[in-house]
Amino acid sequence: MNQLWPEEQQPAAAHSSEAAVEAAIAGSIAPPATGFDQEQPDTARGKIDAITYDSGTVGTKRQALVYTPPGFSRDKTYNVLYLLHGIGGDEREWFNNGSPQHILDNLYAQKNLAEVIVVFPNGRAMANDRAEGDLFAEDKIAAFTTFEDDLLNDLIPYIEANYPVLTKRDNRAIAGLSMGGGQSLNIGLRHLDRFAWIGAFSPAPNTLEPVELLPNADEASKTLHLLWISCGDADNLLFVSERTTAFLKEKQVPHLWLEEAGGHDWPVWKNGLYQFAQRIFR
Ligand code: FER
Repeated sequence: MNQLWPEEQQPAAAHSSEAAVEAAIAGSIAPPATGFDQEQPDTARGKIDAITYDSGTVGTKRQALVYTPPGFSRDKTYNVLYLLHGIGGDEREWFNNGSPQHILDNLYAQKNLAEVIVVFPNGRAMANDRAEGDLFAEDKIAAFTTFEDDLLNDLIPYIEANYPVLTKRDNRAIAGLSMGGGQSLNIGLRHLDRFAWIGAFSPAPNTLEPVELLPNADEASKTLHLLWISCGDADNLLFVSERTTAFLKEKQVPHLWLEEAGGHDWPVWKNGLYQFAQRIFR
C-alpha cells in the first residue's frame, strides 16, 4: 500500500508513529467484499440505455451507454460520472469485462453510492471508432485526444438535454482505465471548471507529462473534491502513475494514490470503479 492522503484527511494517529500511520491508511481503503461485482438477489437494478448523439467534432453519429440507477425518476436530478475505456475497447468494454452495473447496483443497495448517472462513452473519437486493426496506429491514438472536444461539445450537451442531470462542476466526474485514465487526467485537470472529481485507473502513457498536465497546481488543490489514481504493482505502465503522483506530492495537490497487487487488468479497474464511485458526490 502506498497512499497519500490530503493533510486534512490524515487519520488522527498520523503524527504518533510511522507504524500507526501505515495501519490507519491501509485500513481506510478497504478492499471490496466477495461478490461486489456480481448480481445479488433482492437487489434493485439500474437500467442501461444505448444512446446515439450527433458529434459535430467527428461529423458522425456516435454511441454511448448510460446507466441510470435503481429508482431512476425524471422528477429527480442526478450527478453524472463519465467512465472511459482503454485502448482495446469501446463504449461496451466496461460491460463486456467489468460488470459495472453490478458494482454500482451493489454500492447503491449499501447506500454507498450517491444518486448518479454513469455514461460510458466511446473515447476513440473518429469516424470508425471500433477497436479493430492496429490499435496503436497514429490516427487511432490521436482520436483519444480528439475525444476531449467530442465530450465537452457534443456528448455532455446531449446528456444534459436528455437526462435530468445537475450541471455544475461539483456534480460532474470523469474517470477511466488505462487510455481512459490518461484521458480523465488530461481532460479533467485541463477543465477544472467542468469537473470536480477525477479518477485514473492504471493511466496510460497518453497521460500528459506532469508540467503540461498540471500547470495550475494551486487551482487544482483549491477546487478538486477528489483526485484518485490507482495502479497494479505489476503493471508495465506503473511509471505513469509514479511520475504523476510524485508531481502531485511535490506540488502538494491533495489526492488518493493506491498501488495495489495486480497487473494491467480488470481486478484493478473494477476495484478502481468500486473505490472511486463510493467517494464521489458525497
Ligand atoms: C502505450 C502503452 C499502452 C500507450 C498506450 C497504452 C499511448 C494503452 C493501454 C490500454 O489502454 O490498455 O505506450 O501509448
